[in-house]
Amino acid sequence: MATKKPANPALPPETPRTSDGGDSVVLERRAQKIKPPQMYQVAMLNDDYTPMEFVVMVIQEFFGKDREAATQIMLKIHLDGKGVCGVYSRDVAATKVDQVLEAARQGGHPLQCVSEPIE
Ligand code: TYC
Repeated sequence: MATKKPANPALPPETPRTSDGGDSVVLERRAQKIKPPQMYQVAMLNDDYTPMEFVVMVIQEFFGKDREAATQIMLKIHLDGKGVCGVYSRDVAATKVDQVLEAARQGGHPLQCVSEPIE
């Protein structure tokens, strides 16, 4: 029985191929199409009521900063109106926002937190 060898069975049908005349196949170089994922900065906003100590505690707890770094970020927010606490993928950033807003709600503070795409 004559068996017909399938042409390049390991390659999906849409794979571009260029035969060089022999059995070998040369794959054409393609431009890289995948982009790195969009990243999001999680920023907190200043207000006149949330205690500084509470903001420092939240930044330490949810953004993994030590007390010194958390205090610097809190002071930046206090002075500039806004400050970045961390940069994450979309889902992680959304979770951080939820955690901060829930802690603020539980503490009875109006602290606001937002996630924003960067670059
Ligand atoms: N402005 C607040 C105060 O003086 C402190 C504060 C800092 C509040 C950062 C919110 O995101 C904030 N008590």
